[in-house]
Formats: sequence, C-alpha cells, structure tokens
Amino acid sequence: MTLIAGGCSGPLSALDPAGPAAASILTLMSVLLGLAAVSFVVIFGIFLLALRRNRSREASLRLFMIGGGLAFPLVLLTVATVYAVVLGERIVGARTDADLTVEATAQQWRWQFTRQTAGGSASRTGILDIPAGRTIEVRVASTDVIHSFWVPRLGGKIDAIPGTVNRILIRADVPGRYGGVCAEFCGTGHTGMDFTVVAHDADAWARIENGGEP
Ligand SMILES: [Cu+2]
Repeated sequence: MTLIAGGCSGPLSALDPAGPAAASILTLMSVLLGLAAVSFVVIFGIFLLALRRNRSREASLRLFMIGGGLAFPLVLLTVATVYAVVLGERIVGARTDADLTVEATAQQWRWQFTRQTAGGSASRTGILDIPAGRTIEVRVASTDVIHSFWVPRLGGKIDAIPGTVNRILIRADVPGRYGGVCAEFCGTGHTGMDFTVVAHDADAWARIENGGEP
C-alpha cells in the first residue's frame, strides 16, 4: 500500500490534494470508483448465479433482470448523480466568497497572472503568487485559442476561452509550490505551457502586499 501511495505524490498529482477543492475531487473520484466496484461485483454475481441456475426457472431470471438490470443501476446512478451534484457545488465554490481575485490570461504558450494592488496592478508570467490558507478566485481568460487552467493539487480544471471569463476557486492549505499546466491542447507549444503556484505564508504575503518582491 505504501508503495502504491508513494507513486501518487508529486507536484502535479491530483491524488495528493493540498486544498479543499482538490480534496473534494479526490473524494468524489473515490466514491464513484467504490460504487463502480460494488456494481461490478453485484452484476457479475448475478450473472454467475444466472449461469448456474436451472433454466426452467424463468420467473427468478426475470427478477434478476429487473432487479439487477433496472432497479439496481437506477438506484446506484441516482445516488451517484445526487452526490456528484452536491459535491460539485462545493468543488466549483458556488456558495463560497473569495478572499482575493487574480486574473489568469492564457496566450500561446504562456500564462500571465495579474492582481490588483494598492499601487496599481502586479503581473507575473508563469508564476501565480497567492497567500496560503485563503480562497482565491482565478478569473481565467484567453487572448487566442482555448486553453485550460489546471493546478491538480489545488482544484479542478477550467477552460480559458477567448471572449469570455471563467471563474475557479483555488486554495492552498499550506505554503509551498504547486505545479500547474495547460490542460487543453492548444498548439505546438502546449506541452511547455506550465506554471507554478507559489503559496506564501502570512509574513511573506504581507511583504508582497506592501510592494515587496515575491
Ligand atoms: Cu494552452
């Protein structure tokens, strides 16, 4: 188990969440995987049972078909859908207010991050500075083609679409560096279109807010 878990870490691992949205995504994935496993075992159990049964017992076969083929998936899919919608609301932060807003502008093949400061605005290419432990609204846009903003350890993906601004909430629970990538093929430079989220502790962030270098 330790060996398996060891392969799940790393700067781009969605299996090693470092914030609430990414943690919810992992929970959702685990629950859906669990339901799929239960479904697999039950359906194949019924299948094997049906193979061993006397063929003359049509009625119980029909029960298997209606129960296993209709009722069971209906219940399972309803549970999975309701759960996914409820958790999905939390993942996208539908009812969460952000502490800070930053703009992420995608362009072949780089990310530019801009945030408003007391003295105007601060911009960096390839590095997104955020305070740790706070909720950040990232307003994602593109100047050319469709890209996708993704920081696997902090949250889900959101497309960067020309002419529109999409919103995603991220939050890093502890200070550190988190890898981000463009998750939508956007041309020959796509594979190199990565960036780093640097989550600063309170002291460092206060320094940055006062005009200091990150
Ligand atoms: Cu891209």
